[in-house]
Amino acid sequence: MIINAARFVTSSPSLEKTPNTELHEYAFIGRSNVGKSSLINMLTGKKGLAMTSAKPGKTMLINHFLINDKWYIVDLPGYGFAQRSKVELAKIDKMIKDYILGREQMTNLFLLIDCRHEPQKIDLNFMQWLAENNVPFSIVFTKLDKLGKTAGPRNVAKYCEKLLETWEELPPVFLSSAEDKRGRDEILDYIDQLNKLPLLAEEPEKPETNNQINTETMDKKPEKTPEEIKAEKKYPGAAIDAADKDHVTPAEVKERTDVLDGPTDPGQE
Ligand SMILES: Nc1nc2c(ncn2[C@@H]2O[C@H](COP(=O)(O)OP(=O)(O)OP(=O)(O)O)[C@@H](O)[C@H]2O)c(=O)[nH]1
Ligand SMILES: [Mg+2]
Repeated sequence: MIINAARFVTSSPSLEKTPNTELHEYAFIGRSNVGKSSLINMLTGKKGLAMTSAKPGKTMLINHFLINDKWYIVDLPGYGFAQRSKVELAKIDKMIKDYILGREQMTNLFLLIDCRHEPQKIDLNFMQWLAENNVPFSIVFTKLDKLGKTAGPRNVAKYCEKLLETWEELPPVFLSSAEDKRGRDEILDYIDQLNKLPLLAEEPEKPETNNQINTETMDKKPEKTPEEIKAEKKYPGAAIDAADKDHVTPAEVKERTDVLDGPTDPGQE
């Protein structure tokens, strides 16, 4: 997908204050400093669009960006920043969770994980919460440029293996770097495919009020039930034909890592 236009629309302190829109929306979440705002800038090709900082805790509000006048990116505050007060942490936790559960336009949540880290309780608990609440999400590993060609994908594969010890299957997984733009095409193509799905579950059609038989509809296949449409929205990845997918499955990450297997890059942090 080509990004022709990306502009900041508004910052909201709570779900209730978010803009009234009828477009697909993709939100980015993860620990403070994981690289959410940087990834958004990389995807849109606009360096200063979302505010970034070397210090954690930069993003404090729900930020909407309109892309190509057709869909939204949402930059969320990070969770789990230890240096915030308990009151502040609880406020941000509520802001994030209210948004995720209440924002019907949110088609997919991208959960970011720093590729250098071992699985951490705070992220695992968050993923568990997403699954329990049927939130459609994908995992984006960030900062791949900080590890070597071999070490990055190997770390990701290890992470995925760990998740599969308790998870039956994983959501789509992307490998990215805001520095070298890795993952950009894959993530944008995934969004492009999700944009084609219906946005919200449609209201069931009202039954005919007279007794006339409507011959127009007699030969037609039955429409999808609202439940089916809703299921597609909850798990949009499932609605995409496997042959069309361009994200990486954990097995593929492992395969790639096995092929690349060699000495670890000495430049890694
Ligand atoms: N090398 C490298 N650095 C990155 C990458 N992504 C982000 N960073 C750096 O990581 C730091 C944090 O990036 P942000 O994008 O502000 O992180 P955030 O997740 O939005 O942080 P909060 O808003 O505080 O929750 C910045 O110093 C970025 O330059 C990446 O892919 N590679
Ligand atoms: Mg940020």
